[in-house]
Amino acid sequence: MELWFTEKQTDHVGITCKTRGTLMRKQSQYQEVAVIETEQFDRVLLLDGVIQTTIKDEFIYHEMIAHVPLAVHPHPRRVAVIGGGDGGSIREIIKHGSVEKAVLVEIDEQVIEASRQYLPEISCGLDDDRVEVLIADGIAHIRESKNTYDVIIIDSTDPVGPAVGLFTEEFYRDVYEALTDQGIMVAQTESPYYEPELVQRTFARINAGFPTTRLYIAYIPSYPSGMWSFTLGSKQCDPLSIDDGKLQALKTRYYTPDVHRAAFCLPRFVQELVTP
Ligand code: SPD
Repeated sequence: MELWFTEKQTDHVGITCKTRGTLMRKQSQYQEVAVIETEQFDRVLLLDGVIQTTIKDEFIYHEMIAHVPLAVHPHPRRVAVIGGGDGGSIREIIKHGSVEKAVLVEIDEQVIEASRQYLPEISCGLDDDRVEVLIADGIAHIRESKNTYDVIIIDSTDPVGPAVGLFTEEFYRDVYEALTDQGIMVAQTESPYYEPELVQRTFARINAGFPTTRLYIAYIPSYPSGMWSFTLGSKQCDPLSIDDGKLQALKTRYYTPDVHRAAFCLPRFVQELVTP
């Protein structure tokens, strides 16, 4: 008998993966947390039936959400990840020697537990000495942190349920206040192809508070449409200005200094979403 998992990505389109079975499935206080094993992507973390990360293609998302802002900041020492309980962003952040402290603020402890148990390749950085894991509401944490972080990464789920507040202008204002003088934020901002209005709206909300706001993209096979957007807000630094030399030592599979620059070159229909 063949078993297939389908994530309904829109009302009319889904992604279907042949599965080997379900490794865990648990209702937490916030959502259903599950890990399944698939033929194409190996183990896959699902939250409320939506693919969050997969063993095979997670490197693309996590390298692009972490290394782009860390490459732009001249000397990132303190970094926060809001969400991202699988630990993939943290694993990439601690590759940067300048980072003294990386704080993960995840609201749902079950996501961290499932990732520690079933996705050790992704969660392995969580035990690093420089990492602090807080089980807490990221919105409140950011509201209470002033002038604290050099880089803030918003590694959220889609804007439904607990993540809705992570896509608001008020939250981005608090992120601005939580950043130090040369601070930079990045948020995952969904599929420009399937969610153009959301991408446009989110960009405008970040742009309302940050002097420099830029959208960049990466290609993630397990995410809706493959093309995925990230929005970067910067207080002072130019997102296109990076020190290639400093980045040569990074061990990555997707991110390179050239990919960094290319990621900001947008197809016309995407550029039009963020051009006033
Ligand atoms: N459609 C799913 C988008 C999920 C984005 N966040 C994933 C978290 C991985 N660390």
